[in-house]
Amino acid sequence: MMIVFVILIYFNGLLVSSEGNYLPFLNPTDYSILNGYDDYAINVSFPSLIRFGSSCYTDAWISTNGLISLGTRYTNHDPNLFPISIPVIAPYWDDSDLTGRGEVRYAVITPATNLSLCNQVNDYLSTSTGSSVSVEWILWAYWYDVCPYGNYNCRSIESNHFQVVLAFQSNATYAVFIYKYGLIRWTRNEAGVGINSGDGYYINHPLSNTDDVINIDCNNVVSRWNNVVYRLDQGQHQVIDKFEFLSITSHSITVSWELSIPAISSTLILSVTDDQQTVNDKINVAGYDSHTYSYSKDDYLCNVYTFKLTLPATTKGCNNDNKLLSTAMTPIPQNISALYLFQETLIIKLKMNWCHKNEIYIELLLSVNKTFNVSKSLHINNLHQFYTTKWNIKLNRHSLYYLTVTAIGMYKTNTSNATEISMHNVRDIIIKRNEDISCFICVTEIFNNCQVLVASARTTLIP
Ligand SMILES: *[C@@H]1O[C@H](CO)[C@@H](O)[C@H](O)[C@H]1NC(C)=O
Ligand SMILES: *[C@@H]1O[C@H](CO)[C@@H](O)[C@H](O)[C@H]1NC(C)=O
Ligand SMILES: *[C@@H]1O[C@H](CO)[C@@H](O)[C@H](O)[C@H]1NC(C)=O
Ligand SMILES: *[C@@H]1O[C@H](CO)[C@@H](O)[C@H](O)[C@H]1NC(C)=O
Ligand SMILES: *[C@@H]1O[C@H](CO)[C@@H](O)[C@H](O)[C@H]1NC(C)=O
Ligand SMILES: *[C@@H]1O[C@H](CO)[C@@H](O)[C@H](O)[C@H]1NC(C)=O
Ligand SMILES: *[C@@H]1O[C@H](CO)[C@@H](O)[C@H](O)[C@H]1NC(C)=O
Ligand SMILES: CC(=O)N[C@H]1CO[C@H](CO)[C@@H](O)[C@@H]1O
Repeated sequence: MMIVFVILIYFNGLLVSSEGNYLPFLNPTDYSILNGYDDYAINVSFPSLIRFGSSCYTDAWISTNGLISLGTRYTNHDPNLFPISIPVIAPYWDDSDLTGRGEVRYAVITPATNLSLCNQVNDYLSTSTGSSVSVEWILWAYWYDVCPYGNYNCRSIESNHFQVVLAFQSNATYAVFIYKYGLIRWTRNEAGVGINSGDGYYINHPLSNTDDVINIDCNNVVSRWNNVVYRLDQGQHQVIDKFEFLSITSHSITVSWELSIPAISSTLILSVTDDQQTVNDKINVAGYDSHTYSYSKDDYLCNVYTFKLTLPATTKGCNNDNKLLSTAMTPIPQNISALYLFQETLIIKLKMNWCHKNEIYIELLLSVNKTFNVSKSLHINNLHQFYTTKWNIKLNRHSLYYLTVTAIGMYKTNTSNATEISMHNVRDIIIKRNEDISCFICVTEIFNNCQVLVASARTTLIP
């Protein structure tokens, strides 16, 4: 009777498979070849995005030096202990040289192109991980007959052979390193073995960056195959948990944010967009310890701003993990003035904060038997900054209102014609700038304090 031991040793995302379950070299018939180069890498597009650490990638670069980098070409021949800033999957990162002999074979394989090969990977991974694996595609790479730099024909030594399989399924992605006993025979720079996401998730194999790394093919005395399996879509994912407005005043807007992993000093991009003119302030908020940012603009009152806080571009496309928070905002009319007739005349001075060279329309909202009507628009053109607009409303004995609008500015003064309003209650003043807006600061002689009005806000004229 044969006893098969299945022992899984988990440590920090690393799965070491047991004697009875192993993945030998895969030998698909269709593949591409990279040869004849030193310190070179060639790119391959993935059939779908894969997540590695907290970022997602669309492509890989297969290097002659025994590693695959994601998203970035990386041909370094000096294996560094992880972490490093480049996302790499390193079955045997060392200084190879393919100018004399040897090659890297690689292929993207799907169940449609080679079902039996995919099933072999599925069986191996399902047993190793203890949860059902059914790959959607794999990237296979085989460093075949590779020699070290400085001895590119392997004179007096023997060459190395090893493979890697990146196995993608939507809810889990694995890297499987495959070594055959006796086929790792040299290390030049103490090869690096492991994975490194470049954003905080990394595992150095215990033999990595030591002289003993040449024994990486010796772990399994029974099957004579050694596999090392890493799950790639692990590690902490930086997410923007919260993004909100702390305060909005007439001089500044303050926003604050919270990150899921505050300890990681992620670069975040805060962009502030003005819907009228596209002012796009991009700032790196990494240095903002208090996680708040105040945006100040003299003319902000007349604008609608959109604040967006985003994680760096590399996280884009990571399904739900790249949280893009966006809030559109209109300056809030915190104080809507209630204006009353003073005896028979009301004079309101409005200090226009003129931001855009658009026409200003002033209308009165009339209420007739609870039905609203809007008076004919009064146009005030050519207003410049800080106009004072004077409103004279006279009540005659027949309850008729006469309205004159006088705009007294630094450069020009203009007076609209009088509008007679009969049988209507004047309820509100509406200021329009083109179709949207508007905002201005008013100073009433009655209340003698400055108040903010916005187009959509309505000011009660008649109590
Ligand atoms: C699939 O892969 C196996 C090796 O695992 C190989 O023998 C077979 O020829 C391949 N089939 C195709 C259609 O490429
Ligand atoms: C490889 O990269 C080059 C330049 O970045 C790009 O034009 C090409 O489409 C890529 N090829 C693949 C297979 O992704
Ligand atoms: C992935 O999904 C499959 C099928 O739904 C499931 O059996 C398996 O346990 C999942 N794997 C992980 C790591 O969540
Ligand atoms: C308002 O309603 C009253 C009674 O319902 C009516 O007599 C009056 O004519 C109405 N006014 C207007 C302007 O429609
Ligand atoms: C609205 O006002 C206009 C004149 O400004 C008038 O012609 C119209 O009849 C009014 N409509 C209503 C419903 O009162
Ligand atoms: C004054 O306003 C009227 C419309 O109300 C406009 O036609 C005229 O051009 C304005 N004059 C100046 C000097 O802005
Ligand atoms: C307002 O217009 C009327 C005619 O519609 C005119 O008789 C009157 O003089 C004008 N008033 C002013 C102040 O321009
Ligand atoms: C509702 C509101 O925001 N009211 C504000 C009006 O202005 C005074 C003084 O400027 C503020 O204290 C109020 O909070």
